[in-house]
Amino acid sequence: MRKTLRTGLLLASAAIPLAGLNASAASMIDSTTYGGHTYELWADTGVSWENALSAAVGGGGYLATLTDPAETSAVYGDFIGTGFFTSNAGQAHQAWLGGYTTDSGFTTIDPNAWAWINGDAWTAIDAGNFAAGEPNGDSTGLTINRFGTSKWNDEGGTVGGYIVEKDGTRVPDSGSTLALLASACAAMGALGRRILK
Ligand SMILES: [Ca+2]
Ligand SMILES: [Ca+2]
Repeated sequence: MRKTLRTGLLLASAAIPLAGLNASAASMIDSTTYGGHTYELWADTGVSWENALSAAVGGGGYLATLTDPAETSAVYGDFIGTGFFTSNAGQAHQAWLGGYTTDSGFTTIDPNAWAWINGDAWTAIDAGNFAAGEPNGDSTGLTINRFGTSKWNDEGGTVGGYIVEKDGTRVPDSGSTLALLASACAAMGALGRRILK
């Protein structure tokens, strides 16, 4: 575990400044609020899950954790008017969320072998929101808008954007920020091991 975190920290320390430098490639399409949180839809052609995570954390948020149906429908419903979420099933119209597979082989078709980046529980409701035929084992991270709906897809390549969630307007205390960074780094460490395989 210590090695995983250290690998992740090295990756994160390199990736976050790079995400800042590459910020011009991404553009915010829209933002909305729900339950005191702010959500931003970013377009970024051909973005990987790990680069989207770096950009989200570097911008003071995290990849969105849509942990209940009301949150999912509110955020997706507000963003669908932007035209980003067309019924086209292609990856260009999907957005990364803060879910990642816990399968070390990154090939699982088990909808329960997933976790949220902020440590929120992955529930039966989350596992039940995959689109028909998903997850099909091509996983790195979780996307939304499979088949033009608010259903999940597991995706291992790149997609057209990502959703950032921010916890209200207060300045985050250092404890919660460090916990989130540790969680993000652990996930990135796992991805680093995949890349090195
Ligand atoms: Ca959330
Ligand atoms: Ca898939």
